[in-house]
Amino acid sequence: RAEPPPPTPPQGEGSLQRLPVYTTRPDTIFGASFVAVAADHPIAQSLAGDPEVAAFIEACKRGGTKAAEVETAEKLGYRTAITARHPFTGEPLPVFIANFVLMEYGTGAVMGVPGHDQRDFEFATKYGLPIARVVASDPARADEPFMGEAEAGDGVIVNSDFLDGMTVEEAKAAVIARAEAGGWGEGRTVWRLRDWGVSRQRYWGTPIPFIHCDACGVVPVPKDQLPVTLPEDVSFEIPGNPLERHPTWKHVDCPKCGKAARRETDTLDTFVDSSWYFLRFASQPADRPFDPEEVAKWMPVQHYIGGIEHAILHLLYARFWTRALAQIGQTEVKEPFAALFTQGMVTHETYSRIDPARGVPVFFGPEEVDRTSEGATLLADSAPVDVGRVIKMSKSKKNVVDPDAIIARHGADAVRWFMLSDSPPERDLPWSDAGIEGCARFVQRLWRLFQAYDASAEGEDKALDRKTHQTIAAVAADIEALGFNKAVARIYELTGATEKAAPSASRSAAIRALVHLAAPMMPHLAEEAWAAMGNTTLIADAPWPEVDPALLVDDEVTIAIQHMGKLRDTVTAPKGASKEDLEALALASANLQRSIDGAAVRKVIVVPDRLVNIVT
Ligand code: ANZ
Ligand code: ZN
Repeated sequence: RAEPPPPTPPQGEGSLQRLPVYTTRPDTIFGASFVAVAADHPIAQSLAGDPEVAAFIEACKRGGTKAAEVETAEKLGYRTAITARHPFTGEPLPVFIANFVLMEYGTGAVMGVPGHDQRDFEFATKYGLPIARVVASDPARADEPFMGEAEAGDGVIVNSDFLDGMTVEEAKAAVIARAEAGGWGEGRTVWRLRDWGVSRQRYWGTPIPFIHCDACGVVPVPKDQLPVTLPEDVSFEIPGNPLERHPTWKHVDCPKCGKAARRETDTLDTFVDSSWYFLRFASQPADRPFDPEEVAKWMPVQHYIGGIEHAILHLLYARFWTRALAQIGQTEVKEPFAALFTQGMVTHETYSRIDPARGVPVFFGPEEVDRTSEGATLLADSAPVDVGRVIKMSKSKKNVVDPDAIIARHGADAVRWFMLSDSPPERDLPWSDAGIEGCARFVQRLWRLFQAYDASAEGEDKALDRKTHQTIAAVAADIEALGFNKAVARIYELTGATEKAAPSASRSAAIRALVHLAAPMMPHLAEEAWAAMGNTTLIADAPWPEVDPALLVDDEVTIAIQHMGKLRDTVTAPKGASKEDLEALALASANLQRSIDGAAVRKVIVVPDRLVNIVT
């Protein structure tokens, strides 16, 4: 973005002046073939002495200057006698006055890049201006023709001198750097905030506490009459806003002059409420929306979890609202959410048939079809149905599985375990009956293992102890990082190791640990096992098992044995073994001795805990 245009018009032929343009695509600068300014740009105004120019400016204004009007209007331009010098090539570019350039946006002047901007493409086609390609899908396609429209997509920069071969983002940075170094432009973040219309014509919403008086105008409802409550005797039979039609609710006296006046019948957009509910969750005084001190203590929300649809509208509004509250001194909190986590969707393939009468697809639910590896048939008539892509479950596509039926069959623990185990929570979860069945079997397997718990078992199994403590620590870290599928995988591993181990105090400890580890994800099973172990309180209230840091480190390491730098064998050795011990271990290796083949050992290089290299 460059500075707004200078107020002084050009001083006639031959004079030099800067003409700053605003662009979001500086990477395409070598594709610029013209410059266009708004009808009310100083340059256009300076030429308005010419009746032809004046007439064109008038025509532009008649067409409307609002963004929406300009968007749809036919692109019109007037070619002035002025040319602009390209900052890199020095080439003269014709300067047009154009109806699609808005004075209020950017600098009121644009560089026209027909190859990569659709408006510019239409304009260049109409006025016979060059259309150059400066972005291509790959460098070999640098000279590919355009297919009747601009290409706004990503790619690699071509036909652009020092930018050739760069990505779009690299080229943007490179052009900005040159412009800044040369003092003729700068990179800047431009916000494009628009007004937010907060009123809605509907009953369900927070009333807007204003009264319209013919004499006094818009009058706020006095504080002692707040909150304004909605009438409950409303009818939804007729379309439209029931508040507007309610016989009495809107008729009130003006709080200022006492004459008959009307309540505002619009209510607030629900996004208004979701913009500050988290402050109210943190603090609920009876007389105010929230208490700033309490809010300061609880906020910000450490981890906000929601679907991706939250990320644009709701979060933007909520952040805006919080900042506005901070600015008027209502809270110290400026950012409401410290982190956002957007979870994936549960997905399933779709089953449909085209309705021959209406020509539109009719969808069937998974329980209505018989799905085999070849395809799917409808249970009702045994005729085939089309199997569609795996997409987000939705009522309209009927690709939904009924959780109640599955829970009734396999139990809530198995269902929850499946949902957590399959993929990281930020990814979509393709629903699978086979997956659920596998999880139901695992619930049974754990239950059997829990039955083997023996509080009086004796004896130590160091390797199992280590595995148990490492798993406790790792599962805790995984849960903190929302890596539930990783935690699940570790629980599977510890289960396997515990099943294989012989009875011992260590094995009993591993089983007890597994009950703890399973508890957050399979609470029913865990509580049952916990009670069977003789506990009288809930495992949900029990502290997370402590880990012994000494058991977290492996006390055995794998040592690589090399001959002349080539790997010949690996052995395990106690961690921290001395150089002498490692050397002796290495020389005892049959594989190494075969490689040495009787040659004299000239040097032994030992890297503790890592490798031994024998030089002959
Ligand atoms: C060159 C270019 C090449 C552009 C290209 C786009 C694509 P947004 O993203 O909406 O902010 N522009 C700049 N000022 C304008 C104005 N006052 N009236 C009309 N259009 C204007 O749009 C920014 C782009 O809109 C800018 O980037 C500019 O065209 C145009 F392949 O510059 B561009
Ligand atoms: Zn009044």
